[in-house]
Amino acid sequence: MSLLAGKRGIVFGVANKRSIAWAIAQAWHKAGAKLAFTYQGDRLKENVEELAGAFGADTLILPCDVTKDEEIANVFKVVGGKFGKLHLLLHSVAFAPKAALEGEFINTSREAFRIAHDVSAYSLVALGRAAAALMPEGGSMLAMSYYGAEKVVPHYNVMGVAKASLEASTRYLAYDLGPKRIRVNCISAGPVNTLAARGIAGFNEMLKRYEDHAPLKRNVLPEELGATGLFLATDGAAAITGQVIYVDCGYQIMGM
Ligand code: 0WE
Repeated sequence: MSLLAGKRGIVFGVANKRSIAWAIAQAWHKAGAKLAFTYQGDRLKENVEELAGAFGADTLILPCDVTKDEEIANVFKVVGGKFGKLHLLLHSVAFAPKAALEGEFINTSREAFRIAHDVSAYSLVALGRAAAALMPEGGSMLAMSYYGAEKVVPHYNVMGVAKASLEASTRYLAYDLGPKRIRVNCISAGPVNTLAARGIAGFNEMLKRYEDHAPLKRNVLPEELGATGLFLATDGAAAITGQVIYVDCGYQIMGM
């Protein structure tokens, strides 16, 4: 079942094999999509080359710091040259300075606020604009969010505010790009043990909380995020845009 046969996509946010971006990229690849990848910083280059290289020696793998307009321009210039056109974009990128995720939100510095929003929210606008220029046949853009965008999750702090901005940006992009048959959606994932979660105080307690309180009494699996990411990329979701889809074992519906 080649649901994405003939589709070309670009994936931002693979750091290692546990990355949510990698789970979704695998689902897209298995469905027949041809994918390009970007990585942030030399530190992650080898990881991404080893993972994405398994999709073929000719897999496009490019560096991209999403806070640099020139790097974004270069990525889409190269992708445009190699792929011609594009149908899929995955945004699985977030960062806030560690200090901002430790203390109280009220102490967030102007700089930490700026960085969190630049990396985690504005980047979707910049990448979406560049990708849309290569999507004459329409397409599907997907970004990753988290429950802290809508309710207070202690210590998620400025990332929650940035994810709220990402979700609102998704709606405005969906409005702008709808006439071009480009859909834009978010998956709001339950907690997953990735590099981004490493070192976050209380993360294991959070996983336990979902096991106890989510209707499905367990945590979400990366391959389930892949499956929903695939659905949103296919014509099965042709009338879904501007939405935040919760893939969290039902946790978000609970009032207590
Ligand atoms: O979006 C995230 C985490 C994103 C993230 C992670 C880090 C760790 C290292 C952004 N910036 C940084 N900066 C660093 O220096 N999640 C949904 C995972 C997450 O992070 C939390 C959570 C959850 C869940 C932080 C506090 C509380 C809960």
